[in-house]
Amino acid sequence: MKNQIIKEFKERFTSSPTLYASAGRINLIGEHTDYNGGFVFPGAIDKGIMAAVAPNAGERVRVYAVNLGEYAEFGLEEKDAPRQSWARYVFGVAREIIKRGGTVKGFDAVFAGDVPLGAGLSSSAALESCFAFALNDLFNDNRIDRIELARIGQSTEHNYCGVNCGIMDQFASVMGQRGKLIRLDCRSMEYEYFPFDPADYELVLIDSKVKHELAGSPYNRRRESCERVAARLGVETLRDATMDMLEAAKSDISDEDYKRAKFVIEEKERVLTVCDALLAGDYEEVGRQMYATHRGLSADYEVSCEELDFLNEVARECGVAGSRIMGGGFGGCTINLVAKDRMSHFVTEAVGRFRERYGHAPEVYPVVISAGARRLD
Ligand code: GAF
Repeated sequence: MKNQIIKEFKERFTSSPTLYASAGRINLIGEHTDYNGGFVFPGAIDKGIMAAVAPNAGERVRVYAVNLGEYAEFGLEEKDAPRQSWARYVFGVAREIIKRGGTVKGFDAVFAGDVPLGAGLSSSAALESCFAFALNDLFNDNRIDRIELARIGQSTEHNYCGVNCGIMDQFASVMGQRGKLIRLDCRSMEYEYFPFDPADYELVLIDSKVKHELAGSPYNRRRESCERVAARLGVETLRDATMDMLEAAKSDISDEDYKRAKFVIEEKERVLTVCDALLAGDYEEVGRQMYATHRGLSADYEVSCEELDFLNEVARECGVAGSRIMGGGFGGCTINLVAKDRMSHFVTEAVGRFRERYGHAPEVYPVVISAGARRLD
């Protein structure tokens, strides 16, 4: 990827660029808890975005997206927002830096990536954090700290891409470290790295290929449900709600909002249970919590689909320790915690049975927990 990006850059521009990289993410547990002030447990992965970037001494941005074969050119004022959705991520990051008092001048860039699109692995966060990191390095002497870089990516989603997401994806993409998952408290933004290298288990993703798309999706409506219930319970976010509080208010809440809030309240406890289980080396317990998350995401939060429920069932039948939908839902992958000696049987069964039922094979991605945003020297 590196050589191709440099070659494409040289064909289009005359300056010498600096190379930056960032990562997609997985999440072990803690789904839809981030925008509710709860806990999440993500890590960066070895699939990401790489970009060659150089200031061009002007006021315009010229970007080429290798995988799409598309070029975009735009200015840096609010009125200059480009049409292409991928270019809006780059524009949004630049605008959010400027809004915070930072500097961004014209630049040229070529980027490529290997995060599968629409698989729920946060290709958009990878793109945002790659450019946030690059523009901080090239124009701001790295004065913006990493957590603010994650917030810049999140605000880009809110203000330029129509997704009212939480902070998890951008945080993992910016803060990820090799071999470590991160437990993040999305209310206080306190975080802790957890080495993840179990001797007897591995994580694998099975991609249903059902395209997950959050922009304009019911994702924002899930968030609105949670905010309605929090307001009704008199708490800032559902992080401060309990099942007792929810039960007491049940008659004033729609059935749908009740189910959404119930999932979130239960999910925040599951993250803490998983942390204890990880510390005790109890991976079977980690796995049980993952299945419970899947049930909640499917029945109460209603962000699953038939294909993902099918993959979850195959995992259970194959004796996989834990399996669940990962990320925002509405398609994408399941994440599976599998005893090493069951891995090949599970993957063969999942691929074969899925193909038989849906007429195409799912993709299989082993998970390698890797570094987040960085400059490549
Ligand atoms: C998407 C969002 F971008 C995250 O903020 C998070 O809410 C996730 O869905 C669900 O946990 O990836």
